[in-house]
Amino acid sequence: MLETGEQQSRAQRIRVLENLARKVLWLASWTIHNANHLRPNPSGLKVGGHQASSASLVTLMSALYFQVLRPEDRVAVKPHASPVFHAIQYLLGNQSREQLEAFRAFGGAQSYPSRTKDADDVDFSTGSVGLGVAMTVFASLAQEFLDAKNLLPPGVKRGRMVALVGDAELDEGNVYEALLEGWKHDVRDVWWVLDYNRQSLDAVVTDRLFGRINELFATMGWKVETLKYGQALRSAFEQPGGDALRQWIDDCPNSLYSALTFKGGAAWREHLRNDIGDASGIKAILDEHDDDTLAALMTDLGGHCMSTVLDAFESAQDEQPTVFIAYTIKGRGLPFAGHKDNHSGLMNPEQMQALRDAHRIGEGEEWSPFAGLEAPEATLRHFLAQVPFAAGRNRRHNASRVALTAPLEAPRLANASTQETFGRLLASMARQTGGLVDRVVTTSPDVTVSTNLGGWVNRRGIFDRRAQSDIFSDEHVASFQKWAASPNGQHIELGIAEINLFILLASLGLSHSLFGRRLIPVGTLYDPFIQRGLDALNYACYQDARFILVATPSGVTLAPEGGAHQSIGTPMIGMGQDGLASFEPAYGDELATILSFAFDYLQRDSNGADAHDYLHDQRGGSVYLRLSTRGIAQPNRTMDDALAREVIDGGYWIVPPSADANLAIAYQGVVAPEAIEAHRAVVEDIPGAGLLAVTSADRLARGWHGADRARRTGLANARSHVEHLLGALPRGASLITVLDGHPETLSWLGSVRGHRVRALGVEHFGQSGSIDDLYRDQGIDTQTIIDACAAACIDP
Ligand SMILES: Cc1ncc(C[n+]2csc(CCOP(=O)(O)OP(=O)(O)O)c2C)c(N)n1
Ligand SMILES: [Mg+2]
Repeated sequence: MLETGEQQSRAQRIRVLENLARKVLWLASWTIHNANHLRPNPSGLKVGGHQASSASLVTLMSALYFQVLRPEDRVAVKPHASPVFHAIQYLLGNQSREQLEAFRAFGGAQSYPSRTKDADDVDFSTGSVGLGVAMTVFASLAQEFLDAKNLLPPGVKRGRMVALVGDAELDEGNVYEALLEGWKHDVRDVWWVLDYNRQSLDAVVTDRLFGRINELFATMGWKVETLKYGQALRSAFEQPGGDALRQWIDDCPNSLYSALTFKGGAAWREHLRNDIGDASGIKAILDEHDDDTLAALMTDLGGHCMSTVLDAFESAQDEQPTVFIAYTIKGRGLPFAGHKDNHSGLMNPEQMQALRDAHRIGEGEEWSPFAGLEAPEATLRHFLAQVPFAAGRNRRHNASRVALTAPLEAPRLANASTQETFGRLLASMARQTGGLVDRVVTTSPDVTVSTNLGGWVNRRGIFDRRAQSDIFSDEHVASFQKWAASPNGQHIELGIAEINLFILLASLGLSHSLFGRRLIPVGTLYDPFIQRGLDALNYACYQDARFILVATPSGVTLAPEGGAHQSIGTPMIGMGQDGLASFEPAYGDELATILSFAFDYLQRDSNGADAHDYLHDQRGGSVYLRLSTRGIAQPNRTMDDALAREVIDGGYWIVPPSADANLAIAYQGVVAPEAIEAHRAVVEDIPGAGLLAVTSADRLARGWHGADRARRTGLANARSHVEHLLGALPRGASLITVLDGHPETLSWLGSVRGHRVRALGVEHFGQSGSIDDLYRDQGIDTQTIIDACAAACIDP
């Protein structure tokens, strides 16, 4: 049969892609080999890397990057396929040999794709399995949000959000949380390419899984494309005996299939002969193949067949979310293909030599992009130069900053909680027009009303691609909440899944870089449930997404709600989390000051090397506000610039200690009234005692460590804010610290200048009760503070 010109050029394209895929397999394997066997390794610690997991995705990723993807598409790569990603970028001229040679070394290509650490344009970091997968759903939602408001800048096209998913990632619950939320929001243009090698880290997955996967996705409104067999097997199925062969493979347990893949042609032959040797046509098929070609035929799965893969991708052109279930073999093309223990297996030097021979790579040609390939170098170069994905050199965008059109003013209330003030600040912002306010996106996992976002939402509306009226309002049912939804809405309502909240914040918080438009994401949740989504919060910060997290209620101060809702360790999470500046203000004016700072801070990205910027404030970051529902008396004062600076830097003296003081009380957050009352009581007997308000233990500590680093690098006079503050307290004085949270949040203050500390705080799960009951029970009440002061004076 004569081939048409189109068929010829397609066949030619497939040949080129197969050549490139072969090179990707070599480079990924060699990169890992080099890191483990050839680089000096003084510590002797295994370097690692995943040759088998990488091999599994070589064809699929080569097809995507060299042919299917467009510059506007965004990809989350299966973490342990990082070497494949780097190899592809290397062939596209977007990754250096030095970086590959330094794979997993300091400053080199990263073990798992990292958008902040890698040089070759990673879209979404991955590493913690399941999170990158979900990221594509929420990035799609972020794109919808911008597109619905015509906020995608000129020249920035809508893209497809693509995840390359390890099949064991489907064991992570967060994947299903994302699927359900994605379905609710009717997301579009998401592709998940499932690397269905039926192996995880420890084991071969259960045979019964397959049927479930199809149904799961179909239920969520996804299109399911299964790539089970490659072209060679499909042709064999057409021959006499083909039906029996197909039935045999379909019935073959995953474990046996894997074991035979590892053992090779002779083993396949033996099993096929024993099981279906009598079926007509089988003998001929077996006779036509020697052991090597039989092994190649039997492992010709869809995910390794370039033409099958291209067909699947190229025929899925609509916007419906699509999962490609691509059957693959873990370690395909490598000596441990199919072996159940191959996850962290590394080829030994002899195996690598055999691979080198098979790939026809001479000594010194290991990093050559074209050595050993059948296709002429000129053809390959020409092809690579035309790759659509690589046409977009500036895939990483910038966005101009936005600012409030009027300053934030704290409401003047005699008594207020920080949560109430937060709600009022946002509600008053909602009345502004233009500037930053129009870019705020609020979101909450079903606690919008109870975290006091109601006023904001009433004015700014819920986001939905399709306008929906508020039925209760239409039906004249009285309610404070107006929940009409439209493309203009600025609040994204989520179901109760804190992991989704953080991944949505990660997506919205990268909008400037992914989509070229600045958004100001503000997420609210209950403070204790930060822990529910903690890995995703870390994930958002690791990607340097920018957002504000507002957590109420917090601590035992939510009193009647009981122990299940009390947070103890969250202040220390705030301190320990890189990329997140945490604050726990006590008063409304402090909160207004911090929020104004946060709006600016989260847009900063300067690498400016101001040696005195101990807090790395020029670099910016995200912000966590730990707020409370307890109303407390508000100070009557003016927030001048000097006080505002101290509030932002982490603390200020409400009552400075005298030059001969032997005591100070330091508090953080909502226990301010107890600290103030205790101070008032002790100052009669301990004149000159100081009272220190800590607005951010996190920033005080960070500044302290930063100044210490600066001193080590020669800035002898570097002094952090906390050193200035505590410099006012005589060295022999004692410090009583108190907060509604773990006492170690503040106990370190004693190390700054050697003050003896008695640290009060919450160490045990509480129970229901009044604030008085619980503060007394936990030892953060006024009397306990007074007692601690007295004890400190008797036994300093
Ligand atoms: C949250 C999390 N838990 C555990 C790991 C360790 N881990 C890395 S890969 C892996 C198994 C992955 O299997 P699969 O997704 O099927 O990928 P394959 O290696 O088969 O390609 C595990 C458990 C991890 N990276 N993240
Ligand atoms: Mg797997």
